[in-house]
Amino acid sequence: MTVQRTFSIIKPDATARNLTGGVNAVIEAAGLRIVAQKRIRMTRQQAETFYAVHKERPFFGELVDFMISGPVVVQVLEGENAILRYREVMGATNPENAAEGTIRKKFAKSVGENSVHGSDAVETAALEIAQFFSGNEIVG
Ligand code: FUP
Repeated sequence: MTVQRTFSIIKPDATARNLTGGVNAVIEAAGLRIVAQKRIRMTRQQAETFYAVHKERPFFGELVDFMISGPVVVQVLEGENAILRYREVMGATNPENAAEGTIRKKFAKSVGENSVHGSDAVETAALEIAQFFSGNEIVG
């Protein structure tokens, strides 16, 4: 059994529609535990750093503008194989391709406004968690 932690963001399209609880219900029903959570407004600098891997992509500017357009809820999720498990629970990046029951199928508006982020690997999870949380803010 591998207990992992992953980093999650409930994005501005979801907070704007009052869906924090709706997203959290899906997360918890999937067996993931929310061990840290805070509602913040990301700065442009934070969003650019967070998505630096995409900085050459044509959608980068729009992505950063979207992420700072309203409040987000940043979270740490813990559970067995949490990184892959949360990717399954989120569903495909484009909600048109997302499976029934996934967060993006239920809530996402488009490939850009797709309600949630989840880390894609062990290394990125650690980096992303460290960008937004200090150790004593995570209570497992
Ligand atoms: P994911 O890991 O599913 O969040 O997807 P990616 O890392 O590929 O993309 C990160 C974010 O970039 C997406 F959540 C939304 C944005 N994006 C677009 O706006 N257009 C695209 O074609 C692909 C991604």
